Amino acid sequence: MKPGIEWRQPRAAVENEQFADDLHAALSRIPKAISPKYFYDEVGSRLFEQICDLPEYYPTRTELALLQTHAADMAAQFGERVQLVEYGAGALRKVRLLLDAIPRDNLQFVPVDISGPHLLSACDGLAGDYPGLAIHPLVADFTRQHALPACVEGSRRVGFFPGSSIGNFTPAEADAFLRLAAAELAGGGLLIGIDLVKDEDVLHAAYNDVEGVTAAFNMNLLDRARKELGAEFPTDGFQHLAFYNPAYRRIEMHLRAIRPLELQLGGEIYVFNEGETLHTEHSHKYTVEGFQALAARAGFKPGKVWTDPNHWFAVLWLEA
Ligand code: AVJ
Repeated sequence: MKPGIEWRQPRAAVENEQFADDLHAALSRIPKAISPKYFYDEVGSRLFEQICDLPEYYPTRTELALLQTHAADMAAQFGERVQLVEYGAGALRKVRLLLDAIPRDNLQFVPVDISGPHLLSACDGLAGDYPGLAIHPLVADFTRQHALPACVEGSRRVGFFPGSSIGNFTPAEADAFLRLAAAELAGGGLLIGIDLVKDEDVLHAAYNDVEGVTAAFNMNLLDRARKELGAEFPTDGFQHLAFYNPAYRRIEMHLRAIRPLELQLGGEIYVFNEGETLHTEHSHKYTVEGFQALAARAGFKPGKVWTDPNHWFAVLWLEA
């Protein structure tokens, strides 16, 4: 595949229009709230990779250690021949540990991600390191209906959804995604990483790192609005806010107006009172049993579970 200007240009225009529409809707809502998917332009994707390496951000290294230790056991659940579909593929760092545990001839890899350029460059890197591996990248919003390539005869389709990305969804959205996944993975299964309920201080630190990388990641959403949509607002008017909301068992991230201010977007003026926020993300934390129950309602049969000694993170096998 040669991704040239033919598709990149019109795509960018369509994406901007979607971003503009969604941001207008987000700012009209009470309380103001937008989807975290808009964090992930090229700058945002890079900032997220930096977050993953922060000392306070335990999920990535904890999950990587689980994959490192148990990859063979995980792969043993998949079956002999696999089409491995990674939802929200990002940097393709974690999946390598699984790929290493599956004979390459029996494997087809389908990374799905919304950020086209980022996905394709990650695939280039992967192809270099895994010669002979069949890679079929799919640029798509995996929460919507998408067409996966056909499964090779006799192989099972297995989903991989690491990083506790499912935490971004409300329980209702998680249910909708799991139903969609259960349908397209029928006969196979899903290997999913979830962040577990834990001490609030550990959670708080993970989203309020001392270097301010998470703050920059959050603020990047406003930078995008300015650069891509011509939004106008005082640059020093917003600050990063992240806290644990125990009632919903989730970290909430917001962009908080530190004084009364106005944000102009495409001829509309949106008013922020002092302290008013644009809610940018939630990151739900689960118990293993709670998540298995959610998955079971969506049509999966819970299987093996791998967790770290602190019980901070878990990787679950779910039969579809
Ligand atoms: C990619 C959704 C798993 O919720 O921990 C990290 C995103 N936001 N720091 C998370 C995120 C702030 C991350 N997920």
